[in-house]
Amino acid sequence: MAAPTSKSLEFPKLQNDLIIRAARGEKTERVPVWAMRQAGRYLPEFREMRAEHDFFNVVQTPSLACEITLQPIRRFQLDAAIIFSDILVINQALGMECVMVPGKGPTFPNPIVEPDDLKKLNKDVDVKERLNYVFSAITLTRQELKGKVPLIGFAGAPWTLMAYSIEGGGSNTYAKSKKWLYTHIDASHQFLQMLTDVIVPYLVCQVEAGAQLLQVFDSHAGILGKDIFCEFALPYLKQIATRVKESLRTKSIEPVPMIVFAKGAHYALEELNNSDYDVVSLDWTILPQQARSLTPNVSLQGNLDPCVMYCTKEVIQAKVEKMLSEFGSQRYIANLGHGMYPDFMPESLETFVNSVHEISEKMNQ
Ligand code: 1CP
Repeated sequence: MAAPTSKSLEFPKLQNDLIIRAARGEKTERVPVWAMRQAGRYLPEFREMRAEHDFFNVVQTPSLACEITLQPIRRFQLDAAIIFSDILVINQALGMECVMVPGKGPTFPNPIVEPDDLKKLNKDVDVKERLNYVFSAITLTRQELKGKVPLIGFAGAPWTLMAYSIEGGGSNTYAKSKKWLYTHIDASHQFLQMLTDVIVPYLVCQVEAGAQLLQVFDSHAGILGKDIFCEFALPYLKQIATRVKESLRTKSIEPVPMIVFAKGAHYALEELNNSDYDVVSLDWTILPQQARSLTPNVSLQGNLDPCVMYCTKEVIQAKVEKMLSEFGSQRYIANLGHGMYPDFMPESLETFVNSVHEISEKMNQ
């Protein structure tokens, strides 16, 4: 049976559209806030679930993925939910085995070593079929959210997914995958295009299943530097935004706002400002005023140093106040500059979220 599209699906009425308005550059009465990795190991209820289930088993079981997505929404006054999944499901769909090794993280037992290895990947992935568990999780979660807040869908960016495929997991230098960019130029473009051609229908299907915003994570952009980012990462990021929006319009579905998070790519803010994304998400190394002056076309998201979550309530509030005064209260989505760490206290996120709401409401009065 064909998966239903959002045109045919009926969902509960949305009660809080702050993040959608902020992403589109419309006026908001307070600043919307969410946190990357808001569903994760810092929550005891997440750890309880993980003690019983393998990571990718949770990702592939819509009822479990839905439950984990809702955990932080029940606890905090967040303005968005993000579907619980992982960026590496794309690599798996291309035929690469990826397992979660305790203490090490996601690992590819058979990484891509040389250009010839690309021949082993599935060229004609039926995205709707192969990643159907993600779309089912999105549809279920959108129902279960009961319109409380919008649901964000996401994907990894081509460069970041290529880097994991070649390194076999995380890395400090990304030397193996960067070596490809310098010495296997054509094969690198071929690989990046293959990934892009799966990511585009993957994101379109997420919207059809009920995702109300999309975020693309280029978590390893910072290791590149401007020249190779502009040659190997940016063109594919742009292609994704342009093609996803075009494809949705062709299907008579209104395009949803798209967020790009190219972590560490402070050198490419002007390029990201003209990349067809609605929102540029910033890590904490970028000065808010500088980012604003370089990105007049987009809304901004970010960028509190995640380690501020280790501070007292008073310090978190003060840091939020400074961040809000620097970004201003419009065209802005508050977030951390990267994800929640496993040893953060849940109460710190509560302080972060409530401070954003209280301070930005006062700013707008
Ligand atoms: O054991 C565990 O429970 C694994 C921890 C974990 C979690 C909670 C992983 C493994 N993935 C996730 C969920 C996840 N991953 C989400 C869920 C939604 C939410 O934000 O609440 C999202 C959006 C991701 C995306 C993701 N996966 C990124 C991009 C964001 C980022 O942090 O830069 C990346 C780089 C990954 C790869 C990955 N998956 C997991 C880990 C530990 C890693 C990083 C590995 C490494 O680089 O060493």
